[in-house]
Amino acid sequence: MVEIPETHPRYRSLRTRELLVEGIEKGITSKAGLIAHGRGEMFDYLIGEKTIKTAERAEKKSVKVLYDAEDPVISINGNVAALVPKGVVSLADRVEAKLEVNLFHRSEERISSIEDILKDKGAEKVYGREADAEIPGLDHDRALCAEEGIYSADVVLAPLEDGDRAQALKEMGKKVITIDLNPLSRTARNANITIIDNIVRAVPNMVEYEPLDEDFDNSKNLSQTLDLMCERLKNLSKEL
Ligand code: PTJ
Repeated sequence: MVEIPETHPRYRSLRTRELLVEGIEKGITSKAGLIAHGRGEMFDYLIGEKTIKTAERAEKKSVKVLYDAEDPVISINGNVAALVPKGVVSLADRVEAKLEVNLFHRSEERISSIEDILKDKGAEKVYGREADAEIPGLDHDRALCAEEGIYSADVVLAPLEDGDRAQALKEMGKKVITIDLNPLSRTARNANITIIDNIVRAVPNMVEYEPLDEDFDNSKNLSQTLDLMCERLKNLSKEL
């Protein structure tokens, strides 16, 4: 990994990129994961690269929903495993959730590498290697899942998704929580709770935050997020 000096003005962002490059070298992250991250970075600029209040609310509500769930599962892909492996293990411990590897670019080697890194960070059991069930209505590898994991979960935290799985999981009667910097993505619009925040901030927040015991309207929260992005752009434009 390239050493980034801590004094560099974009230290955090560049270090995050390096984690993904390292993820590719270790066989954890897919090459498409780099492109996905670039798209995320662009939206992160629009929120000022910090946790905005609508994200904080969604994170707190997600902690509550995960706590109250009977059988919650956190779905792990190659970007999540490279960026926050320790964080997702801590979150799973906190809310008593299962961890399941579920990949768009699925290969046995990548599943094993991700399972190893999660176990190295303290996970006892990781689902996903054995795909003995299928999410109905999906005709790509993300349909493959564990019967005792995502298939039978009541709440699924599925960060950095690629589109139609959130809808398919909802059609199975599950609550879906996502972390996605793009408020316009199909996943962001389909989830029950959408956290518009960088996963490198969102997951550590969720390990710490107290659960929010109030009503939560995801559409309203998303629309307020778009308003905050617009406001920020207008303010920046005035500064020029
Ligand atoms: O590891 P695999 O094979 O399962 O593949 C994972 C990726 C992420 C490559 C795959 O799911 C994919 O192609 O995803 P998309 O369609 O690019 O969607 C990913 C979403 O995550 C986009 O809306 C991005 O804006 C968002 N995103 C990217 N990086 C971050 C992020 N959201 C939060 N934090 C990030 N760091």
